Amino acid sequence: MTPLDTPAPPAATVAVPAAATGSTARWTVEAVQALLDLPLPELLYRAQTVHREHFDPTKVQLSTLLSIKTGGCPEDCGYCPQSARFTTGVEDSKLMQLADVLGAAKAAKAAGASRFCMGAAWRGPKQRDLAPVLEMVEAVKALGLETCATLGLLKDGQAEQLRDAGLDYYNHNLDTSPEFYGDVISTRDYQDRLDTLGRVRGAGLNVCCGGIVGMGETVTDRAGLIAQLANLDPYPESVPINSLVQVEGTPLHGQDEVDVLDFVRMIAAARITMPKAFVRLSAGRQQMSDEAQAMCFVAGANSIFYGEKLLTTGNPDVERDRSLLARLGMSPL
Ligand code: SAM
Ligand code: DTB
Ligand code: SF4
Repeated sequence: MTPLDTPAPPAATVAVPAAATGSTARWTVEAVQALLDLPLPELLYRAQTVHREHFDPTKVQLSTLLSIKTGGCPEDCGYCPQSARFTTGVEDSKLMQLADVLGAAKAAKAAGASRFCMGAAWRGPKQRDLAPVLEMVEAVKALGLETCATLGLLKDGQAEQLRDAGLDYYNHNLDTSPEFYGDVISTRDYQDRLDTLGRVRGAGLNVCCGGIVGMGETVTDRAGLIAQLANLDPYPESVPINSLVQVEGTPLHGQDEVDVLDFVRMIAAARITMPKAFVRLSAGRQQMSDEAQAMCFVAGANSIFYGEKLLTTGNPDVERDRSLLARLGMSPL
């Protein structure tokens, strides 16, 4: 038998739902899991094919994060160093001053970021908290940066206020599958998150929504997360795929490390199921080799967090990222 006669592997028959290009497309957990189970070359080929239909595969969008309110959070998300329930060494601090936020945003722009994302360790913003954040959004937007905020659960009307201040994206993650979620977080449920995402979408904001790999979830849970994201109607414009950053003192510290090739598979599955989304290779890059990150780009990632810090933990420094992109012949969007 010549190589050309070799039959395609059985998994190559995994079908894309017939309606995947329309708003009624639904991905079953089984169909996503079948993608995750594909031989890696097959999965990467499919992901690249989809990626090239919608994006220049040499371009990467750069978002810089800033924690505008750090620590002391009342929630119990098992991965998070900012929960007041865990002893992690993260100090509880007040909301930052506008001038300091603006200084960080200017530095991010000068370093080449196109989006600035402000994060707060809140269950959600109280109305008196939101007012100063609206000023920050307005000022950052005026610098010519895209704006993003991640402030927790939103109440009715808050997404509209953020939109009117000039917010472009709201980040709120589903984190994992509905089935595994309760093992990680008890203080808010999956539906609370979906409700906030509905408010964000209803206000006409772009949705940034993804999850975390490496919390002890099964492959079916990973498929469940991707199916949930892909079945949001419409699916998010931005999909951060985080690899758990293990922080001492959090309940999830000490988990088995994720096989980086399984992480690459998640990126590819996100790309295939959400073809037009920016898929962000998010937390966990500092622990990844250049080669692993390169595979994530080959699998369809086209966005990263850029700058020395995520919220409380480290991220590759700007020099390392510049040289990585140069080595790969890639460049910022
Ligand atoms: N407090 C707000 C909330 O939970 O919606 C906003 C900030 S919260 C830190 C944003 C997201 O960061 C979480 O939903 C989670 O997906 C991610 N995250 C937090 N800690 C992480 C960690 N140790 N490793 C990877 N991702 C993490
Ligand atoms: C997202 O999906 N990842 C970012 C952002 N959205 C807010 C946060 C990652 C946090 C990693 C742990 C930390 O630095 O505290
Ligand atoms: Fe609080 Fe957000 Fe951390 Fe959960 S992820 S503990 S809500 S800061």
